Amino acid sequence: MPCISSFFRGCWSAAFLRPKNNIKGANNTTMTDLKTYGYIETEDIQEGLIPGRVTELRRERFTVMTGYGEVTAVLKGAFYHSADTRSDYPCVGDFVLLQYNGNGDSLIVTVLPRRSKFSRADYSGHAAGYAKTIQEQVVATNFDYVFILTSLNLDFNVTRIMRYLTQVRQSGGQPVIILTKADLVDDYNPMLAEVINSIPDVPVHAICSHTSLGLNELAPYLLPGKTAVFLGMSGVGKSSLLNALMEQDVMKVQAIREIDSRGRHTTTHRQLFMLPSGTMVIDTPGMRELGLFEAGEGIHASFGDVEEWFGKCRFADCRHQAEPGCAVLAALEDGSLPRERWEHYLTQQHEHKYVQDRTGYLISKRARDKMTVMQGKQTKKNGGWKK
Ligand SMILES: Nc1nc2c(ncn2[C@@H]2O[C@H](COP(=O)(O)OP(=O)(O)OP(=O)(O)O)[C@@H](O)[C@H]2O)c(=O)[nH]1
Ligand SMILES: [Mg+2]
Ligand SMILES: [Zn+2]
Repeated sequence: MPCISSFFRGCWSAAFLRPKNNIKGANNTTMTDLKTYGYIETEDIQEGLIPGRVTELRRERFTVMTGYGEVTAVLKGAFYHSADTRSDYPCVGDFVLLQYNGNGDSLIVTVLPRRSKFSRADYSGHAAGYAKTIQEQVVATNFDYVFILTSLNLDFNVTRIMRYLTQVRQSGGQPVIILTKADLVDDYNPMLAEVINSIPDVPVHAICSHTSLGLNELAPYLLPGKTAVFLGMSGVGKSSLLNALMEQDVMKVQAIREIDSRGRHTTTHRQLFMLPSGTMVIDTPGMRELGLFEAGEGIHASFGDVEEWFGKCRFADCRHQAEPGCAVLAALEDGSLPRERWEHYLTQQHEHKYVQDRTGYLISKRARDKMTVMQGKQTKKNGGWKK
């Protein structure tokens, strides 16, 4: 996948386009400078359309920030015909072009190119044939930072952080690891050290949203016009951090269940908020399990130190199992490649392959179905005889 961020930087200029004045219902409305929402003008916008940023999505209805303030919007009918897959539909964080309606729902016509996108594999997809298919679920778009939140007291798990990281590394956003609830452990330094040791190239911060401990460390990311998306399991404190940064309770927060120490899935939809600092935060519902989606590039970025050994194997097609002259096996033997790291790598590769096989199945099934329909039409045309 090409680097989305560098592509986008190239094609967006810095000028801000004011909505056109000749749009119905636009008079007497306070203008919002959409640039403060991270909007950068791309090219000339078709007459009658204005740009906006999706801040909330509930069922089929979108909330979009525009030059005229917040509006509700739905997709224009034609959108359904032009979109190929579900991932083409607008998502929280997207910049869109819409037909403004001062008296009701505006109509979303286009989604502008995304400069970053975080996706996960959605296993809930319908069964096609006998195989369960896996679809891409876009969680958030157009962010600068991805905050991966994990609580220090319960379920602290470096492997899980690494899974998130693999997916974040191909999103186009910069990962930041946030260890929450520092007040609930006597000494968080050993855990902080464990993360830094396993993931040396990503910034890590230990915080407490209740006492504001460590929140000042986040200031370098919280700059005007920037967007951060919060990801992590339910109950780790995503909405609590948002409320602390907002300096008011904008999102509901709920105690985790005592029986199994799990979150209650308090946040049920994604929403973009504007912090007093001028930074935008996208709060997301906690995920049960993060499924890797098209993670090849992310795995490559996360495990460069592992893949480096492959070039040193005697055979180019070495599978690193029992082959003579295998550099990986030798490195595992003498400890230069830690066994745990190799196992993390294999696990992520294994899942990546599984998802690829299933999505590949879906694509080829669609192609087969299309072919069958076309053959059917051809047969009818030929008077019921196959040629
Ligand atoms: N002691 C302590 N508790 C915290 C902290 N941050 C969050 N909590 C508590 O953790 C529980 C869950 O917090 P939420 O902010 O709702 O978690 P969430 O990640 O938004 O959860 P979902 O919306 O379900 O994904 C609440 O009871 C919070 O009060 C913290 O820094 N210290
Ligand atoms: Mg929440
Ligand atoms: Zn080998």
